[in-house]
Amino acid sequence: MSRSGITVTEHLLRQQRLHPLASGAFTVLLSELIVAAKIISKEVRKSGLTDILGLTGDINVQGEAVKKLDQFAHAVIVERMSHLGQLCAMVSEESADIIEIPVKYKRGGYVLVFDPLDGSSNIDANVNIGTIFSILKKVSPGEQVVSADVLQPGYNQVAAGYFLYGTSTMMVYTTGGGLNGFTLYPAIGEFLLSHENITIPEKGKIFSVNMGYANYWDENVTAVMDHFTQADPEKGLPYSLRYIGSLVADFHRTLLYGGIFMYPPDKKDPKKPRGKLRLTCECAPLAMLVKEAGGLATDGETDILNIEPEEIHQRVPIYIGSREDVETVMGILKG
Ligand code: P6P
Repeated sequence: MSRSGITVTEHLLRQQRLHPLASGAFTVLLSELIVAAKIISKEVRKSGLTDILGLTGDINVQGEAVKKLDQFAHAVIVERMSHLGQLCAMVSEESADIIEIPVKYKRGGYVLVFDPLDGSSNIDANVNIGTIFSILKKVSPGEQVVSADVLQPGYNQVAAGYFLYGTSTMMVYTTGGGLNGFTLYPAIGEFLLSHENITIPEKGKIFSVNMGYANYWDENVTAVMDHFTQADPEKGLPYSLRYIGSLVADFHRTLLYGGIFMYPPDKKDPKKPRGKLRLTCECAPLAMLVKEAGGLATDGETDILNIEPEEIHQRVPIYIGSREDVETVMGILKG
């Protein structure tokens, strides 16, 4: 099989062989997550054809109307990952509290943090949506799970990635040794290596933000948008604006084409002054990925990977993408 025919399972095993002390627990964990993603992908692909679309009437912890596919994706991951014997706890965007592994199952030394189906507001419009995951090692001694095990800074992540349910289903992940992308080949049900050693361009031509909130930003954030929209061809300005409103899709385009994705703080919702996106299950995993690709991620002051979470659903502003573009933004935000 040519190099491009490498399955993600073979790739995981190669990564494992690079770490002689690796127990294989990690490979088992990621392999099962891949099975969960294939099940979710199958459901997402047919979602336009069944009555699974539409609201369940439930509200998730974020106060957002939950669509059935959200709950389905959450349930598939929780059910499949609970009995593996590799996890001690899980954190899901769809669950208010830490999900402990039932005592009937053997517990392991890893913590899985995930957003089961991000971009769910786009489900009915058939727009790309995705699953984001982050894996941490348990840090406290003994079997008992404590908050310190899940409230770890992003630089402690041992792996991160996402599944993108778009024109094709893709998996992008890192265990710290580079960033690789795999495309699902439905005929054989395998993710095949399609994007080896992804690196993000040093500088892009696209900025991605919801300009509809312009009246809710402070003057420094406004100055950032003025920078990208000014007419100065010698500086390669203005940039193009692309915003899908589905984080995984906007991030994936930024990763491959370069540029910057931003969700700044805004005064639109007094309950969310620090922006909308969650630190542990969205921003920290994407920050690990972009760093592996040579990019940067910041909340405007601090590297996302250095932020110590205070609670599992903490929200942070995020500016993530090409190194030069993020550095330009940080300079403007400093005023
Ligand atoms: P807004 C989708 O609901 C989501 O959580 C992310 O996928 C996306 O980046 C963001 O919210 C869009 O938020 O406020 O621009 O609609």
